Amino acid sequence: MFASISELLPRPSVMGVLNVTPDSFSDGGRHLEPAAAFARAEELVRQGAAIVDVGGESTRPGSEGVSVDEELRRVVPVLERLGELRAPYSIDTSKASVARRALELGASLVNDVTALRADPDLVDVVAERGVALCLMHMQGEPRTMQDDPRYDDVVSEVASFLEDRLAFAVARGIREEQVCLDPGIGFGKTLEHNLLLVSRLDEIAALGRPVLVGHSRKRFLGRLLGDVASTSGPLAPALAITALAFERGAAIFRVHDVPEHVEALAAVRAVVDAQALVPGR
Ligand code: HH2
Repeated sequence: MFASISELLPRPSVMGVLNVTPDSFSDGGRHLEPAAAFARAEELVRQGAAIVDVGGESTRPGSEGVSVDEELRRVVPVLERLGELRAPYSIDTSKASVARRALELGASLVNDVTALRADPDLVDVVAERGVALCLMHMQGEPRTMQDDPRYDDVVSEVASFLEDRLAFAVARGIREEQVCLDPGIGFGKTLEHNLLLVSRLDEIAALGRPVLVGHSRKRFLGRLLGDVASTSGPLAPALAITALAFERGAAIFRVHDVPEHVEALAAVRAVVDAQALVPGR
C-alpha cells in the first residue's frame, strides 16, 4: 500500500517533464515516438529525476485541449514502455479515463492541473487506487487564462483554493498523505502574481502538505532580467527561483532541465543544512 507522497518524493525531489505532445511550449513534438520518449525518460532519471511526469495534452496559454481518445493515443504507447524505467512516473492529466489507464500500466501519481474540477470521475479513480495526487491552482482555463487574471490577494486566494480542494479530495476518500499542492505558476497569473506566490510560498507550505512548483521554462522568467542580457535563456532565473522556493518550503520541482536543478538544489541544501551544524540552534 502506498504510504505517503513524502516517501515517494522526499524533499527536495526533482520531477522531470516528458511531454508527449506536438505543441507543448518547450519540448513539443520531440518525444512522440515511444522509443524517443523512453530514451528521454531514462535520461531524465540518469540526470537525477526522482519521477518522470508524462503529459499528452498541452496546457500552455491559448491551448484548446484534446479529446480522451487523442490523449490516450499519445500517451499509452509511451506508458507501455515506461514499465522498464527504474523510477516512478506520473501522469499529467485531468481525465479519469487517461488516469485509469496510466495507473493500470504502473503510474504512481496523478498530476491534475484542474485540481479534480474538470472530470467528476477522477477523484474516485485516485481514491480507489490510493496513489499520489497533485492538486494545482489555475484561474480560468488554458485557452483564456492569461487574458486578464485578477486577484485581491493572490497568495491567500490560492492557499484557500488549495485548502478547499484538499478538503474535497479527503471527503471523497483520498488520504491527505497522498496529496501534494501546487500554486500553479503561470496558470491565470500575471508576472506580479507569480512573483508574489514564490516570495510567499511559505504560506502555501503552511497548509501542511508537500508543495510542488512548476516554474521551469515559463514565459515570465525572461521578464525577470530587466536590462540584463540573457545568455542562458530562462534557465538562470529558473534556478534562482528554485533556490528561493526551496528555502520557503517547496518540496518537489517540476522541471525540464534536470541536471542543473539537481545541482542547484544540492548547493542550496548545503547552505540550509549548515544551520543545523551550529550548536544551540
Ligand atoms: N505546468 C505545466 C504542465 N503541468 N503540472 C503541475 N503540477 N504544475 C505546473 O506548473 C505544470 C504542470 C506546463 O508546462 P509544460 O508541461 O512544459 O508545457 P505544456 O503544458 O505546454 O505541455
